[in-house]
Amino acid sequence: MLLQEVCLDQWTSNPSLITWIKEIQNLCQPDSVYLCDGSFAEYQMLIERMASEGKLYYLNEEKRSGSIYFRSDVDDVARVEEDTFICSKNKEDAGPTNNWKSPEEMQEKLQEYFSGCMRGRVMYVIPFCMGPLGSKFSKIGVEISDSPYVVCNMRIMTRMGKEVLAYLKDEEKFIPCLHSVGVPLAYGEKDVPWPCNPSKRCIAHFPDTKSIFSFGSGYGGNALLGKKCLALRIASVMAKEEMWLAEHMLILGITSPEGEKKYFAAAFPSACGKTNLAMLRSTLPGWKIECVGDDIAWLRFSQEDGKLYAVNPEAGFFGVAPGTSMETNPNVMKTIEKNTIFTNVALTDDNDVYWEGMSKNPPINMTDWRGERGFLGKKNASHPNARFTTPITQCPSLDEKWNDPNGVCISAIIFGGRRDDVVPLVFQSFDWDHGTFLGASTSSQMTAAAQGELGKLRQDPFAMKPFCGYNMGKYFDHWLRMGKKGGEKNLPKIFSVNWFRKESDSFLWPGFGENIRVLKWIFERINGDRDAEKTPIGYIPKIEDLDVNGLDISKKTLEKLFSIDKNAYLIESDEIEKFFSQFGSNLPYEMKRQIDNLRIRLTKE
Ligand code: GTP
Ligand code: SPV
Ligand code: MN
Repeated sequence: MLLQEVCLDQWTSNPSLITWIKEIQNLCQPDSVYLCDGSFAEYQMLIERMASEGKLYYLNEEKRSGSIYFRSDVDDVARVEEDTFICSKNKEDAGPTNNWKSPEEMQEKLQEYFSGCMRGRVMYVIPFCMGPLGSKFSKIGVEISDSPYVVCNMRIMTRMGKEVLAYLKDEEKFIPCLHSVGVPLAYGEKDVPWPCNPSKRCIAHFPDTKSIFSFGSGYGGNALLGKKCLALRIASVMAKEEMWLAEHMLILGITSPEGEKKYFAAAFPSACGKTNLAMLRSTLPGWKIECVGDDIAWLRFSQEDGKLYAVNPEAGFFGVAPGTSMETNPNVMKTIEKNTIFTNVALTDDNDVYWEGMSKNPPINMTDWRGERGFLGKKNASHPNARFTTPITQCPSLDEKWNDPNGVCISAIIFGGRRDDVVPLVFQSFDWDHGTFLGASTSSQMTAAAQGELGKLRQDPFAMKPFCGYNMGKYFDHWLRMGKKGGEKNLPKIFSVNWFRKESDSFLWPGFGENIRVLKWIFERINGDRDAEKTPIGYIPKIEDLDVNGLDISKKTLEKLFSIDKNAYLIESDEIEKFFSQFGSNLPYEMKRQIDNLRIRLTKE
């Protein structure tokens, strides 16, 4: 059943790819090498094998056709930022917001870690393309991994398999991505259900050579290397070099009752609402939202009209399960009805999945994500970062242009975070540079998407703090340069939103489907149909302009949602200044000017 390396020559004649695969085989010493063709038969074969090894469960075929369930190791449940490194030649190029090790030191460690690490395992070679096949936006990567779980997830999340190699010309570069769970097996030794090696965990990026090495974790962004590692950390470096943007953004299409359509991109930190907004089901009659992508956007200026166009480099959703329900996000619930991989959710007695917030009547008996029998009312039956991996093509609100090689033209960029106070529901920046400042000064409360202190407020510029592959000060400058290149007339308008403002521990804004009301205001504002109130922080809607028809919300609550506490913003500006100061001479002068101007507006206006 296993293809051997002889086959390689029939699939590609790219000399550096052939050499690299052989080199990694020598280094990692797998039992065999398998080239992934990306077919459904292959996917099923891998699933069957994992099932026979006790690594997964088949879900109820009637309720979740073609779906499977994994439980990870309890120490391998989220991205691990402390084990993630940017190994640029100079420390300054990684900047103060990234962990850095010199390429030499990291390579020495990696050579030791990877040497012999695949003994007793199969080495899978996974060719993949981020972005539509053949598009000028797209980048080809090849992930080598010893995890069949990774292969199955990559097949859903990317354009994966043999056909990708047809697009890789002989002289062309690919991005090499090496992954191992980091647990070699002795001859005849039985494997554990979820192999991982947390004490040696290391996710290393080499921006100078554009390569990725990940050791010791099998989970999410640590292991599916096309996603955060390639499409954000390495791509952000390429984007700076090639004058485009690689961003942690959803992309949606919004159509008005008159049939006018626009596309918006929005950056929120991990577990702050991208998937939900991208698949929003509108509560306003006549308004429609369609989904292009839910996590990553690559944006470029068009040669034809000079405007900014975006593609979603992914082909699936790796979404947060807890909190997802028919009430909050029916489109996602439909998407994950079949052919979906669930990880770390709870398992019901009839082999269906369950998570917190899924329904008002949780099953009486279930098995939690750790594999323990649980009972009604048990806290965290699913892990807070439990996820589904599901094909984008199953999304009922998928946009017709989701796979368009030219991308979609972006009219608005939206920044947001999880802020229980200070930040209003929505406001607009004065211009691109001020919008860049809004992105740069975004802060958000920490979520379970990464290991860390839950709820702690941290600066997360552009929702990219964990994902920018170079000095963030230079990244701000890149945004300003993009603005100069585009010109105010061609550029999207920039907005800020916050769904999470609270009073007495409850959300002031209903969120989810009701967020259409905010998107509608943005749409109308771009069209020039709405005035706004100029405030020290930006343009705020006139309260009567936010469509709250059919919504049970008091004027007092709306006023609270839009209230601006100048003192709180002055404190905020001190925090931003402190955060910015660590970038030293890499901080663009314009960012300092923006803080000064904000303070002047707050104290004088
Ligand atoms: P990543 O995949 O980690 O990048 O997350 P994401 O930004 O796609 O976040 P997602 O849409 O999965 O939402 C994360 C959590 O926030 C879920 O538990 C949602 O239920 C919750 N959430 C999303 N939108 C809203 C909203 O408008 N209001 C409130 N209160 N909660 C929301
Ligand atoms: C995020 O944390 O922003 C995610 C999940 O989208 S992961 O792929 O694990 O990075
Ligand atoms: Mn994300």
